[in-house]
Parts: sequence; C-alpha cells; structure tokens
Amino acid sequence: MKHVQWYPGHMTKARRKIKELLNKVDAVIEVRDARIPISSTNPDIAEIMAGKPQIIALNKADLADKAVNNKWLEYFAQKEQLALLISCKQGHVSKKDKQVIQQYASSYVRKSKITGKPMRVPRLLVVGIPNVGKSSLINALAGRKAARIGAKPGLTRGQQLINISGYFQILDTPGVLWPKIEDRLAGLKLAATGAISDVGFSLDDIVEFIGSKLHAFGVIETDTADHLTALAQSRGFLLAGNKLDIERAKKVLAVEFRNGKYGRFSLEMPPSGENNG
Ligand SMILES: Nc1nc2c(ncn2[C@@H]2O[C@H](COP(=O)(O)OP(=O)(O)O)[C@@H](O)[C@H]2O)c(=O)[nH]1
Ligand SMILES: [Mg+2]
Repeated sequence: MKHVQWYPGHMTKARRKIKELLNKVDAVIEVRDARIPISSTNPDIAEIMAGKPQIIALNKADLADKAVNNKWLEYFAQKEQLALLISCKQGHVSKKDKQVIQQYASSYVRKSKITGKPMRVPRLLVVGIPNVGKSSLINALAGRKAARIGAKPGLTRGQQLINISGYFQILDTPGVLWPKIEDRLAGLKLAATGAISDVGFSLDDIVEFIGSKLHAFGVIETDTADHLTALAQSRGFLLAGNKLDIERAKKVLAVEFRNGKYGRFSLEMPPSGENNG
C-alpha cells in the first residue's frame, strides 16, 4: 500500500482552513459514513474541533445494517455524544433531525439577559473526510441545490450562510477533514466504501476485500474469483474472442458494493462488540 495520507503541507493548510470556518459557527456537524464510523473520521478530530460542540451525522445509513446502525447510536449515547442516522441522498432530512440539530446548536448561542432566549439563530459548519456526503447533506438541509455535489476537496465556492428557515444557518462550504489511515484494513474499508477513490490500493486489493466480506456475510457462496467469473458471464462482459472481461466485472463489483446493490452492510461495529474486522 502506498502512503495515502496527505503530506504535512496540505494538512497544515486544511487545519488552518477549518479553524477559520470554526470561528464562524456555534457548532459542527461531522459527517461520517455509517458503514465505517471509526475509519471515516480523523482521529485528531477532537483536537481539530478545539471544543466546538459537535453532532455526528452517520450518513449513508441506508447503506449500513439497520441493527448495527442502532448499536452505533447506543454507543454514542453512552459516550454522551449527539449522533444521528442520516440518509440524505434523496435530498431530504427529517423535520425531527433538523429540530434536534437546532435545539442542540441553540444551546450554545448566547442568551438574551431579558428574555432568556438565544440572541440569534445558531450557525453550523459541516465537516468530514471526502465523499461521506457533506455536500449532499448541505443540499438536503437547504432543500435546494445550494452546494456542489462531488466537488473535489478544496474546490469550494465563496463561503455563504444558507438559511434553513425556522431552524438554523449553515455555511455552504464544508470543512474537509483528511482520513488518517492507520492500518491496511482501515484503508481497505475506506476504499471499499468509496471514501478514498482507490488511492493506494489496486482494484484487485479492493475487490478481494469486498469479495471476502460478501462471503463472510453469506451474500456470495463462492470465492471472489468464481464470483467474478459468474458476474462476467451473467452480464455478458466479453472481450474479443468471447473471453470473459474479468476486469470489467471487478469494477462493477466495486461500484455495486459501494452503492448498496449487494445489500446493506456495516464494516465496523462499536468497539465494545465483537467482529471488528
Ligand atoms: N446511498 C447514499 N449515498 C449518499 C448519501 N449521501 C451522499 N451519498 C453519495 O455519496 C457520494 C459523495 O457525496 P458528496 O455529497 O459529494 O460527498 P462530499 O465529498 O462529502 O461532499 C455521492 O455519490 C452521493 O450521491 C446517502 O445518505 N446515501
Ligand atoms: Mg463535496
């Protein structure tokens, strides 16, 4: 595995950028991938946030195992961290979730001495590693195409506050955190879920990992190689001379796993549980 971490120059810049954004808000929504709530955060997040109140949005909950999602909620509740299960791909965030965010963030806004009420609407910043759905969440909260989806990290528009009327305001520019890949397994989980676009791993590495997971979950009965053959056959992926196009099958397997075509999977359990692999 090649080294996937950003080099220090980038990191210093990213940190500085986040600090700037943090100054403008009362609280932060940290987006993580619900399938890998540990690997999809930066382990230095607490230090980076410097005490800024934080809501954890376990996004792509629609792709993760329902029962495991609930275990993660229990886990964060035990740690007294506010966490929400979010699926924002369809462009919608529930009223209840918006209210929870609003109430939490409001409690950190200075109160009027006279009325005892917050002096203004709370302001929030969305942060997270690439591809966890930061832009999607901002769009879904805003209820219109307010933030750019799929933009490369660093490619952001001029910062503006978006008014989520009746609830709060969010910065239209998310803060980009960098994943810290502490071991090969964490890297493979990030690659398999699409957080790091295959950087550092070959397609073969990723496909082998996905295949072994699908096998362990009982979704495929054969080994990865046989599954790829069957996939290429059933879809008619052929090269010249009627040879099976296995490379194409690999790409399709990776994409379809990422998008939930094989079902809903969680690749990480809360630390207290078993099966952390
Ligand atoms: N299934 C599913 N896909 C999502 C969800 N949120 C975002 N995505 C997809 O994840 C990819 C990355 O989303 P994007 O918002 O660009 O991530 P960002 O890099 O963190 O801003 C896009 O293909 C989105 O459609 C979700 O809740 N569920
Ligand atoms: Mg984005």
